Amino acid sequence: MDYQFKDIEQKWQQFWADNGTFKAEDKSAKPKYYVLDMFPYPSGAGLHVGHPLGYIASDIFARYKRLKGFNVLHPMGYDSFGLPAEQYAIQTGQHPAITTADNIATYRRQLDQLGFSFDWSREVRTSSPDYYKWTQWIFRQLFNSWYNKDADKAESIAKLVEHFEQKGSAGINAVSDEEILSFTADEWKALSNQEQQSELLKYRLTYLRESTVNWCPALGTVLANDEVKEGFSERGGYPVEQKKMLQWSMRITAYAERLLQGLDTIDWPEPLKEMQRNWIGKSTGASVRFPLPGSGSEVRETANPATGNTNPATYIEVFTTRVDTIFGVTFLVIAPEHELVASLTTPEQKASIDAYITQTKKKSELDRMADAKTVSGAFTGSYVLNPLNGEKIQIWIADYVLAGYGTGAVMAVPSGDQRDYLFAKHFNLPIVPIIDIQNIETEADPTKEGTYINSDFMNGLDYKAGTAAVIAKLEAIGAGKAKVNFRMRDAIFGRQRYWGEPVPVYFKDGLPHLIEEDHLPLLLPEVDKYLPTETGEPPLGRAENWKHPEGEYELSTMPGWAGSSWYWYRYMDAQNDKEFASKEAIAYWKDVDLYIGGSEHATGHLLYSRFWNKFLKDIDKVVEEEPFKKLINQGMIQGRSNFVYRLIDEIGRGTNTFVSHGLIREYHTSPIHVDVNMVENEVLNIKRFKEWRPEFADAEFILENGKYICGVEVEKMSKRYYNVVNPDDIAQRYGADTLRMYEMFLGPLEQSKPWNTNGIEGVFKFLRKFWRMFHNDAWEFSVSNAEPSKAELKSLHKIIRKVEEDVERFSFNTSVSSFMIAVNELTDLKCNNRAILQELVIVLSSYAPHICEELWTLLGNPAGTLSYAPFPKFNSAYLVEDEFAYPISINGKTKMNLNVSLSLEPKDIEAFVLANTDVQRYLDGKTPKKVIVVKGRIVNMVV
Ligand code: ANZ
Repeated sequence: MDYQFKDIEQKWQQFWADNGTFKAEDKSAKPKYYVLDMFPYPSGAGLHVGHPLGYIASDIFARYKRLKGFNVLHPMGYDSFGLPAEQYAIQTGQHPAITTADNIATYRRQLDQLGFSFDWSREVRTSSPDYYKWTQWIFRQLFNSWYNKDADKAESIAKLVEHFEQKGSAGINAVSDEEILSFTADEWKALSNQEQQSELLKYRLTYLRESTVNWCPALGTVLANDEVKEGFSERGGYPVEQKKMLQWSMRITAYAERLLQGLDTIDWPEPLKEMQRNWIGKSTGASVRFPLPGSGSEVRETANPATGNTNPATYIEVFTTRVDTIFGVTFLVIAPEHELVASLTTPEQKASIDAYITQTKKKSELDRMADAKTVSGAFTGSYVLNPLNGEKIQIWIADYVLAGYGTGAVMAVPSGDQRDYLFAKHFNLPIVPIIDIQNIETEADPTKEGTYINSDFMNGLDYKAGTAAVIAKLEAIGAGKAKVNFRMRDAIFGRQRYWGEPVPVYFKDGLPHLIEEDHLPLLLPEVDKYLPTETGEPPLGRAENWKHPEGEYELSTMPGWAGSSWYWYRYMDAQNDKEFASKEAIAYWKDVDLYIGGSEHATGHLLYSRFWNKFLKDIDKVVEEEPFKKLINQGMIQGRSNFVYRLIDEIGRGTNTFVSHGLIREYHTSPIHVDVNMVENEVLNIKRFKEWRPEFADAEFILENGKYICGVEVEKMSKRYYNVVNPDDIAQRYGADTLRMYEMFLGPLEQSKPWNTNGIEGVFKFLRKFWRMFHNDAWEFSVSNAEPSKAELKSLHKIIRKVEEDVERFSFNTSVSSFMIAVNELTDLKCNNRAILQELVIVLSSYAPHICEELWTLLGNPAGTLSYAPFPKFNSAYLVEDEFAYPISINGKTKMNLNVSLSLEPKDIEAFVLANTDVQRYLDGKTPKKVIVVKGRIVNMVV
């Protein structure tokens, strides 16, 4: 029978499903291997050919690892909470759970049709209650934990309370809010429960905080920084403004250093690690306190009712990475939001300060950082003193200083920093040079050259010595100390939306309390509309009879990243209703060996997942510090758009005539996207074009060689450009095996590349040729049991080695062309040898599993699957060359190469060469005077 891919693929997909072929074993003597794909958000549009690229690669790898004797875990699921389903619900009233279930059904059908070897018994959906119960459970653990800096790990709040009860706050080195109380054990015990709880909230790893957020009124929610692009929401493009709100936050900053260090231990693409490093943004520098005059230059605590210190502020603290430049400080700049702005502003300056603050409110943090050129600011009217030389310097506000970074205040050094320099020039502030060769315009780098001047005890020292000296001095007088700062902020953990996990919290007397563990999951309640309430509360505020016996439920839901920050553990033990995964399952599967997904998750998902993983490790629930050992970002598949060219008439109106691409230079035309599905090899299917839209029904065409040729451009694959290629269509037409191999054939996995259906025929023909090798001319299955020839064995072992090498280094495209070469070679050799073909079937099976399963059965193997057959062992002996192409020279000049068996001795080689007709032609009838044969090297004749 000819290659009937439809029947074959259906048959095997059914077989795999019926037999649970890819069910991973939880107990196994085999080594484990965990291959994970970033699970999809099931959107309404379904999959296009770009989506499966990573899934195909990971599937090839998973299948290959099974053949290599591993117990492979290769699961799939859905990240099914999220905004699009909710937006759709708002527009149509359709419950997001229904839309989501429909979309999942489509995804599942599409995935099944591509022959993936997923263990579907472990499917997870983040929106299903038996899943989000555990997301809520993790939230509970975070709420019940704090970060002990001395132990460098999270510990239980109970342990902290115990310490407070015994020793008070002394000896606690925690990552906490800024303003914490200091108290003795007795003072702690004297606090009311209410007071104790509000103090503990300052330590918890998830806590409530008033923060400036990206508020998107149109979406009715807060967005993360990476969901905002140039002041607009990434999804939908709605305007975003800055707003203060009480929000759940995650103390990810506690893990900043570990998140940074961990990067050195994992095999991830370097650019991705670099993005995480930048996001974490570690700066090593110093904090310095500049005393306010009149408060005395000795340093006291700022006003703090908790410690009984009611003094007004006595200093401004700055964070600097260049403390060595302190003698060049000529003014201080604080953020317009700095808490001291109001008290520092003198009556004369009030109007200009107020005006400046109003202006700042209009800018987002990103704008403020990006805008380095325009200088703006306002003088407060107040001064501070330089702690080292007592000089009086002005305090300004300017929006280039960000409230949320460092201390929200900078010491400005116009002779050291470009921004400060421009500021000083603009406002006519002093500039004091501090490096002998330093000149801001020539950009001399004092960290590399020069010594200090105008700098008191630092004069004559270089950068290293100067920095050390100044830090020592500041520490000695209590005016500063070395400090490490991170750019990373705590992560906001709430959204004012419906379709997400309810936060398992209720409020009583203004304080949050956890829902008890045995009451989880806290189910998402039904609401009449998916919109905020009239009073501006989140949609959950609409739920009727939804009330905790003791108080009011939290109305915000968790952000999109909650469910995806731990899902790989759920796959290890997806049905467990006692734990998020059993200890045994986690001890066995440990971590993900290979993770494949898009680079757009570089700083969101991949940072949050690492954070939760480290936390779960701290509380002894998981065993590995890093969850994803190796990670690969697959490239994007771009669309190939096709265009027709509408003829424009003399007065600039579009006509209904279309000019073929080769002729457009001769006419005035304007391009229009056409659906790529009605174009084949750039030739437009005119009939389908006319049917496409009523206005084209009587379109006319100016053709070239009788055809309408379309223009082509590479763009993002998107409905809008009519360049979306649906894998369903391809699978219908050519089959999944062809599609899988073709997607790999397009180019290196990590690279972005345009989709081009034109080349797919070649891959289809290859598979048909492969099929043909097992059949005679009448298309009857027929293989021989003869001993394989040397040449056949050589072809086979070349491909065994190549595939092994390629797959191990994730170079999937190069194997495809090698398969083609191997099949061509073997076809030329008329190979239909069982011994060869059987092995070849296994080698190809991870790429084209259906056809290989079918042939495996036809070859007479016991009923079942080849998925666990042993991958053929490469034998280098078959690759040893038994012939050598001798260069044949006449009088020292090489004339040709001649293949001669390496087993021949010089005398026989000479005879063989002289008998060759081509050699005789070169000799032109002459008999050589002398023939020199160097075995395995050369044959030279002297005539
Ligand atoms: C004095 C100085 C002199 C500085 C000099 C730089 C060069 P990174 O590496 O980003 O940590 N800075 C501190 N807090 C700031 C804030 N909230 N908003 C804007 N800028 C802030 O850089 C730290 C440096 O950025 C600090 O060192 C401070 O300026 C500024 F020749 O202090 B520097």
